[in-house]
Amino acid sequence: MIIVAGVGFGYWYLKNYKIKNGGAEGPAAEKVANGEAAARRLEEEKQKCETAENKEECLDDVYVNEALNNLNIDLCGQVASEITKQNCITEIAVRKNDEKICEIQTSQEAKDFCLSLILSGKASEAGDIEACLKVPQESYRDSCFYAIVDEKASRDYCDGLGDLKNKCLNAVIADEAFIKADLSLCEQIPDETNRDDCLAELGSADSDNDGLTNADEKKYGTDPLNPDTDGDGYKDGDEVKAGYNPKGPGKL
Ligand SMILES: [Ca+2]
Ligand SMILES: [Ca+2]
Ligand SMILES: [Ca+2]
Repeated sequence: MIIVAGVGFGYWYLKNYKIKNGGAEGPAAEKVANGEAAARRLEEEKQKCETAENKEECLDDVYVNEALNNLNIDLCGQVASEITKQNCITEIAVRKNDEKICEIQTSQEAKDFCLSLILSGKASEAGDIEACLKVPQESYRDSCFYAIVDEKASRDYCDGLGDLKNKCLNAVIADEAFIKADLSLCEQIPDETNRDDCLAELGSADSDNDGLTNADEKKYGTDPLNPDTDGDGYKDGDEVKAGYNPKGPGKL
């Protein structure tokens, strides 16, 4: 009996010692202690809402704050307002950069938005254009795609993209055209709509701010990136308006 009791006591002592020791130093126990402090704080904050004008809103704020402070998704689940709850979940998913968290969204729209934020961020960071295409929402999918194309901007890069080659070229050639203020480059854009957009936007812009649009510079043969093509001190646009030749001496 005595021996058995001794063994029993030894086991009990060891177990409690370990727990106590862990409570003071171990990471798991530290988590428990933090959890207890968080739970206490949560109760205190909730108490304050008892006298609030809009108790439900006040409680929602408390849950969201605590959820974000502790990156605790369960607390988002306590939020009464559906929109606030969705935002709470998305915010935690983004902060943890974890698309799996988005799966708990109950509406498809909220889930897609959540996934779009995280997947587009990861894809752009990795420079992975195929991953961009898996982003559910179109605006995020496109900005992901174009961010990578912008960064890699070259026709050679587009050539290696298979089905995406033309989508890529549309953006890369338009960029080139705007940088050089060169309307003939717009003509090389594969997609007709993009081509027309480039011609219209670039044509009506005045890249060197000399009073002549790029389309007019093309017409007069002046330099669209030099405000004074013939270097006589008068701007291309001023010369044309006054009837002078912007490319040399004399009248037009
Ligand atoms: Ca101009
Ligand atoms: Ca000019
Ligand atoms: Ca001039």
